[in-house]
Amino acid sequence: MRKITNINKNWQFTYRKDNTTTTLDLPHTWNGIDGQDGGNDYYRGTCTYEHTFEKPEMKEGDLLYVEFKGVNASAKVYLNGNKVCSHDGGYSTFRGNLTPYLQESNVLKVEVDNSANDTVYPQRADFTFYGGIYRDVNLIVVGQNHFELDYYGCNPIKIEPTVKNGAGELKVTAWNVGEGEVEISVYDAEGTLVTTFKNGEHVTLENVHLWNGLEDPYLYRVVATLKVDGEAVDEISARFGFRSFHVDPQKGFFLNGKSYPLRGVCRHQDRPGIGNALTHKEHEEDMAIIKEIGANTIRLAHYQHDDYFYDLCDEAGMVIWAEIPYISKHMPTGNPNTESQMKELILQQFNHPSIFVWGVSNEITMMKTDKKDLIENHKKLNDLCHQLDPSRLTTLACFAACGPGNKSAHITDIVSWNLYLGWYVPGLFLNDWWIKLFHALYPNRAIGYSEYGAEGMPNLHSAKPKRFDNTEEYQAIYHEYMLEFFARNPYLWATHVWNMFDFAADGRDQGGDPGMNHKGLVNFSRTLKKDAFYVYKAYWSKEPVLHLSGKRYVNRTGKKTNITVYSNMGTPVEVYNNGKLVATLEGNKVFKTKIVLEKENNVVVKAGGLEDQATFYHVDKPDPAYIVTSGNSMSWEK
Ligand code: ADA
Repeated sequence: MRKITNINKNWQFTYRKDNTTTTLDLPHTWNGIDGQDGGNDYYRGTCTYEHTFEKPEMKEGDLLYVEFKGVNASAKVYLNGNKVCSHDGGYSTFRGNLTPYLQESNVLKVEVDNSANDTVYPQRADFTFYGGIYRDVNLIVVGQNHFELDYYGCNPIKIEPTVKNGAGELKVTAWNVGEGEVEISVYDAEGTLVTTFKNGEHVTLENVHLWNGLEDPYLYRVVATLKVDGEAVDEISARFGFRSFHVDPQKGFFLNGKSYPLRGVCRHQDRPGIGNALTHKEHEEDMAIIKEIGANTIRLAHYQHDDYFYDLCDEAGMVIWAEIPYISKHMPTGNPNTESQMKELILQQFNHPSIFVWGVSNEITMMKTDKKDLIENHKKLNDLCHQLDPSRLTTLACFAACGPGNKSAHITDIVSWNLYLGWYVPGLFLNDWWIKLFHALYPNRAIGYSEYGAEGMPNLHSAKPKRFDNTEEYQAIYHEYMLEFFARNPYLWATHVWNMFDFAADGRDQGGDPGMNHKGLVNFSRTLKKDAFYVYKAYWSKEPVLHLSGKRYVNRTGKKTNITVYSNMGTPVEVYNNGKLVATLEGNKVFKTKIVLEKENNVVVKAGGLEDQATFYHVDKPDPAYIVTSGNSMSWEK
């Protein structure tokens, strides 16, 4: 049986910028601070990590592998001075065979490089490319007969479930090296054995329990056992789900035969100070917040996320768009890297029932390039996805300025647009025009919104919010419009807010808080939910919601002030000021009124038995702290 040992602890890290060496534990990035403070000047170079370990207990013929779950962006691995392997691409798992160079006492050295180049994606994008070994590292001991460890970093088991009229068809293929017979066992969610069969065989299971989105994300587990002369010598396992889906260009997304409009958010993977070096705790916290808002889909932008997060998506019943970081600028010299990152993404994440679509690129037409080569590469990637995985659809996120007829938008199975109409482009109403035009021109092409959003800084406020003021109020108004717009256009196959969380983009200086993109509905540290969060929660969540907006907009001017309430508690919504009923509101989800400002205003709102409250003060002049005084630029060439 294989033995997996985590070796995150006790690494010697040499920071090449100043040649200092420190002892630390993984996960780690060297850009946790300078990648989040603006200026687009974070250290991009090669740094080294060294780890010393004693030879583990091994029998004659056993092999020792090292497994890296994420090293950004390129890695060269050495054992005792001998080159073991190299890897390009910062978001996927890779392994190296240490056996030939193994001694009693060993030094594992990894050179990690996140410097600029024109072969490894991403190179141009609105987020920080944190350098480091930022996910787990494991040592794996296997016998000479074992399940494959050298194939694109994947768990070498391919589970192909289909479902028709309540019955499940299942094919499982596991790859092994050396001798032996593979036995497949299927267990239900309670751990009860459902069936066993031989590797590569098809079986039919009557009355399978479906994986049915948020409502019932039921998971089965497959265990593959490698037996030599009847003795089990290696074992691997993976979870899977039975589900069917299709996309109708006129009616949207269907899960297990029923209409299931996909409405959700995009997610980046970083946090203050630690960058992308997350632990399970941060992943779980993110998932809890996404569940709270009531989203049923996540676009895991702009790269392969941690295996653990896909597991959480399976368990939560999220419908996932998974993609590679082929973004912003097509580099003809980077084509092989797009191919290898796509292969790794699909082979490594194949069994997750939560994944429904593979995204081939994002805003790839943004910068000047060889257009013919770009189109050719998209066709190749699209074919590659279909060849590796005929069970899922392909898509891409088109750049706003890429017109409806652009060739790149007509290669994948379904399409999506990043449209910031009402933010980068004035005129929220343009959303309606744009989508009508596309739908009229291409009625048989399923279209979605892969990104849309507005900056929202919880320290900036205005009584007359407008585009580009970065206020919490404009962000909320923008999203109120978008939710109504989506309700008017139910055929959109998926919509994804940009972004669920604020994230670091060192090339930004927006609203006097450099290094950050504030389009999140929740702040970077996940400690504050902006008002826009609650408009979504009121629309999407089944939990009771009554939210009085503008709590941070404490000092207000004028005779009257705006009151906005988000609620799914039905009507009426009552508004009290200093104990007096001042308004009774009717409507749907978003309730607005103006109330007369007194010197101090203790405002309470009530609906369906819930209450929320805030205190506002009347002041003579707008509070200068609420207005952007510096910085409204991006220096990463957008
Ligand atoms: C693009 C890009 C995102 C994001 C966004 C923005 O659409 O795909 O990475 O940063 O712009 O906020 O401007």
